[in-house]
Amino acid sequence: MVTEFHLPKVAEGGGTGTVARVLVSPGKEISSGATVVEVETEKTVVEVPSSVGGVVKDVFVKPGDEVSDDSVIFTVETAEEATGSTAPGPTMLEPERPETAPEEAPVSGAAERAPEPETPATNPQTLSAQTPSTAARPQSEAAVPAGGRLVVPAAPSVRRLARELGVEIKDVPGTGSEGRISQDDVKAYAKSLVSGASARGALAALTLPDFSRFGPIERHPISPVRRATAEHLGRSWPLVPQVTQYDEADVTALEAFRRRFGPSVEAQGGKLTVTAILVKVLAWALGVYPKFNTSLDLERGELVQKGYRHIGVAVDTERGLLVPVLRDADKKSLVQISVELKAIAERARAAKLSREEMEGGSISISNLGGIGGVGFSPIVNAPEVAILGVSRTQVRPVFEGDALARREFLPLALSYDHRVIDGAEAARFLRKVAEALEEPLLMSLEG
Ligand code: CAO
Repeated sequence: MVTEFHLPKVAEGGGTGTVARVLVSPGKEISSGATVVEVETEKTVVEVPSSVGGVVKDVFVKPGDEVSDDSVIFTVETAEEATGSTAPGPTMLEPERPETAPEEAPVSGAAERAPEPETPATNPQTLSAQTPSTAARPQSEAAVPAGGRLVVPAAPSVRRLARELGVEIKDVPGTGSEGRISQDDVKAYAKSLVSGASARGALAALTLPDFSRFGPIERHPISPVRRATAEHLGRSWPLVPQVTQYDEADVTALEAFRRRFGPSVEAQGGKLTVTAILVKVLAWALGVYPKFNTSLDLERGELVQKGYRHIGVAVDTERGLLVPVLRDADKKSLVQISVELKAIAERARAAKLSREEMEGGSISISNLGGIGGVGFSPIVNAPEVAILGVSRTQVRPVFEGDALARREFLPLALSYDHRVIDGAEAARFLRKVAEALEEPLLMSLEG
């Protein structure tokens, strides 16, 4: 015979709820006591067990539907006469599963979320709320669409953990079946936010106005390089408390040296530029102050000291900013560095760099001096702990005794991760760099 299954009271005093999940479908065989539907009330999510067994015939609800006590949920073809009422009527379920329910318990929860905009890969107009990649999107988003709303399956204990960790449950990618979110998922997501692995955390915070209200606008897709830069710097800026230390080096003698030996370096295939010299100087300074060649592993409570000295160099390309890495700069001659820097900058501009060539830097340099400017504060290229910004060399008159002399000064700006490096250390490091630029023999003297 065919019988109807009616929703029992899901909350004290009765009332309405929203269907979070439907666990039955036509043709499915169910037994009495099996959970058939989950209903979200104001307070919690209630798993509703069937009071009857048999083969499901028709299902009348879907996720997102409003239901109330006694709503018909589905009909079932029973093999024998049903032994009790299929409409529990006033029977009160045990709705309030304690939040301390064991993790293995098949409890499910639901929360509504606004529909996510498309990812920028398909719609670049949604920068304000993008997710890092389709693969990283919470599975729950796709799991249970409900009339414009989406429900997120997670047990109350999981939700509680998310609340304790300050994580939005709706943002957590669920790895269980149908996007169910586990405690491990919440922990992994919280960790990814802290370590900066989620661009969402950094980028989703920006809410853009409708710019067309202010005048005509156009929208253009951002390049993958721009996107990677936005995500990387968007994580680095809020996660790394950084300070910039300013200094300058008298590079009068160095400029004379460059003019003198530039042609010979050029004949060997390189370009003896300020940047090439800075690569050499920084590699040396890392040996004097090894702390600037570390990365902070907060999770393990350790400072990772690197035994290599690889220098990242910011290269301005048509596609955006790239930071290729010159490896083992301390072991290379200035000529080798000049040749390599020229080649790597060309490869960057020709979009021929591999991912490996942009990994593993100890510290980075950003030289904007070729363009101009008197100073700027570069952003630390995390997980490195410092970056040197260089602006345009300035020619100034300086008193030497009573006479004025023409001197050239290179403006330097060192941004550093203040969690690792103290201000005094940064000042000493930058002074050392300036001294090496002023007196290059110092590098040989101090080794
Ligand atoms: N002061 C004055 N002139 C400078 C200078 C400085 N600090 N640094 C470079 N120059 C000059 C060079 O001498 C060269 O002049 P000539 O053409 O007369 O020889 C010119 O500027 C261009 O230099 P370059 O690009 O050939 O060589 P470089 O090694 O100095 O720089 C590179 C290489 C890759 C760093 C540079 O091309 C570049 O891309 N800079 C931009 C980096 C950037 O975008 N940083 C921002 C990152 S954060 O947004």
